[in-house]
Amino acid sequence: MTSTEPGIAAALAAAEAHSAHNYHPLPVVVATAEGAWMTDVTGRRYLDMLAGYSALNFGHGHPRLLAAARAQLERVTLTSRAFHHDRFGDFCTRLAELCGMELVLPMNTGAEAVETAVKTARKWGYQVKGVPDGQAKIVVADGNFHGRTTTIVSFSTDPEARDGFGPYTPGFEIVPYGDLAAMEAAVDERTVAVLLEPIQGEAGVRVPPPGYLAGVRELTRRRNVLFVADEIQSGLGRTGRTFACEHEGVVPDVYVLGKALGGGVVPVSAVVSSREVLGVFAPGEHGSTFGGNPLACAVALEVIAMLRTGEYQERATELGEHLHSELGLLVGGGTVDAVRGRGLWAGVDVNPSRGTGRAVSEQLMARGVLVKDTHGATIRLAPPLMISKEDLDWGLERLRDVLEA
Ligand code: IF1
Repeated sequence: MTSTEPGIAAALAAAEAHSAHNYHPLPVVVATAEGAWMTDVTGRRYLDMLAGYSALNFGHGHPRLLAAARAQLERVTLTSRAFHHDRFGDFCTRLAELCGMELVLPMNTGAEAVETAVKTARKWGYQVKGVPDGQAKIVVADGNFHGRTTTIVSFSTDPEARDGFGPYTPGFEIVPYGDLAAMEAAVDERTVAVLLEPIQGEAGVRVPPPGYLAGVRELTRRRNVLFVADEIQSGLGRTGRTFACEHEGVVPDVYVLGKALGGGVVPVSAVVSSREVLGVFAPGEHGSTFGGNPLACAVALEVIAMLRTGEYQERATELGEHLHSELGLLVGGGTVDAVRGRGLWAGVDVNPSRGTGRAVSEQLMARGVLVKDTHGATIRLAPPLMISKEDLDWGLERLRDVLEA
């Protein structure tokens, strides 16, 4: 789909002229945004039902987050970890508290935090578990998405993400997601960790079978293996709980956090765990220029304070029930084949007769709703958790229009 409006055409051409084509964005050019709404360069408004893949859980330009950022901009933005700064201790303390853990290692992007978790697990394996040096194994699931680094794509099962980027990092074994017996069989003496998304995002908002996460918890505890939960997309309120693992009463050994931790304002990620696990690092063994910087800490502190009230988790639960009951009505009528998800998060498998996920996304865009397709036939819905019920219904109405057209 190409836009016919001259203002947009010029902006699109400018955006494409000198950028690598590693994305195929919808042909919308956003200029401003507030709450759940974005406005393009021509003044047209769109309901944001993707929310930066959950990085914008609190919506665009939340006043509390902007105020925290502005105040910090006036004070100090970067020190590097060569020096302490006065937001760092608070950030680590509050985040550890929110997670019920002891130590925090801040990074910037999700992929960096996953890399940090991989390094942590390996080091723990050698230092604490006693795995012979260089032999650590990490068990992961098929359909995973943990980021784009060379090591992370090494254990991706998605050809688009992986192919052409070898040689690949060894030390990972892939098992079917949701299959506890397969995981039991894969875990051996040199296994240091199991790395999982509690709900798989990129795979199409794949919720594991009931009991799976609890089973993984029991297995990893019994076999002295770390349970590393990548809650980068599922965490921080999206599913109706602070962490998606909570739905099964599970506390992993390691949380990997990102996206919403920076409130959609700055990139903030972190690995959060116990003293036994994150205590394996000594000075010089890991780090980042920007990780834990004052601006990041100030914004994340506000995010944590907002999560502590529980109001966003509650909204995600209530509006999520509404979202899923409305989407459920579409299933089986020949337009939608299946809906998965939890809280304000849904993967909608569009019946091929209605067109591809991309085609549906483009038609939704024409009606003022922005979503993202995945794997051909699926569209992903993840509106900001502050969305009003009226706006959510407005978006769902447009979705029905498109599917039933
Ligand atoms: C892209 C998907 C979402 C993630 C989990 C780590 C990361 C991600 C569970 C890495 C990132 C992204 C990145 C974005 C598309 C996107 C995505 F479609 F691929 F699956 F959100 F749905 N763990 N997810 O979901 O975090 O390094 O990007 O900060 O195009 O790569 P990052």
